[in-house]
Amino acid sequence: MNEAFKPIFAAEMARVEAMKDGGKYKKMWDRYMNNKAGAEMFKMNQEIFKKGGIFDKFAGKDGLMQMEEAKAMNDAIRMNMSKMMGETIPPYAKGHFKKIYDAYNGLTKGVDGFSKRDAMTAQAIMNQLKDRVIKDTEVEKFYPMGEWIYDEIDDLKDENPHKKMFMESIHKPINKKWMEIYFKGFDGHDKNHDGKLNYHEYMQYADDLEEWGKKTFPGVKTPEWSQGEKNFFWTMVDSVSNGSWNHGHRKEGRGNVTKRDIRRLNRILREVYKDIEESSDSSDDEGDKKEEKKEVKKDLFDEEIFFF
Ligand SMILES: [Ca+2]
Ligand SMILES: [Ca+2]
Ligand SMILES: [Ca+2]
Repeated sequence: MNEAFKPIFAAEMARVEAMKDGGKYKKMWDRYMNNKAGAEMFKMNQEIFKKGGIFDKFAGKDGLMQMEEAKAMNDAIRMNMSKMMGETIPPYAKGHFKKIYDAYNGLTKGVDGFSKRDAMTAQAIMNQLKDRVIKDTEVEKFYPMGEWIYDEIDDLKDENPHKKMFMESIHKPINKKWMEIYFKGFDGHDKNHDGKLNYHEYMQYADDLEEWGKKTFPGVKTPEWSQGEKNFFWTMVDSVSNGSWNHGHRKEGRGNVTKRDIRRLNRILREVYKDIEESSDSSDDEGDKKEEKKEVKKDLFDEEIFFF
């Protein structure tokens, strides 16, 4: 993943979020974010990238887009869309366009300007980032589960090593070594080697992890989940793949869990846990709770954590 694009994507999201609700551009962005704009994006890209299309016109003879050309193209597209949508699409904040240009231009080193291929690569990176962003609906959906787990662990004594590890993992970047070990166990339980855990594979892994924990840390109290609760967790983990980020692959995602799903769930729960801590710090008033949930402040490209 090209790091230079993360702040650009985040700024783009903020730019659109600041626009008026109900506007056409904002609605289009929502469709894009929820993977429902495939056809219109395809059409727009055709206009831009076809031979003799918008890109070629603005890039000039060298086929490369320099800063001034890129700015002219962006202005033209924005004017055109404003006219089509009947609303003013605001320009980028001062200095921001240069940042976008630099990221595009940096894709092929040592060349002044970006090519059509660079522009398509940039778009692919932005699409990846779009799918990586945790949606508000996901945070809301997994909030009760996160609260449940958090409370169980919070009830343990402060010096309990399991609790310590859990709490630490919320505030620190993911421990890559633990993640590796976890995914090694994942592979070991993927008995039919399809890269996913089905119900039986997943449940076996959950049981084995529990056993391993008891053996490795004898006498340490950990939350004990009943069979029904474990089934509930499975249902939730399995459903991560139903998110709109996975639109078009939903059927393949049913009845199994991939490493990508696990990473995503970890990132969702990290946002939930952080919000639980922040709301308990700021207010004890139960009446405010519902209100606060809606305003979970997400860290767009946050790291994973352990959720169990
Ligand atoms: Ca040029
Ligand atoms: Ca499997
Ligand atoms: Ca699934």
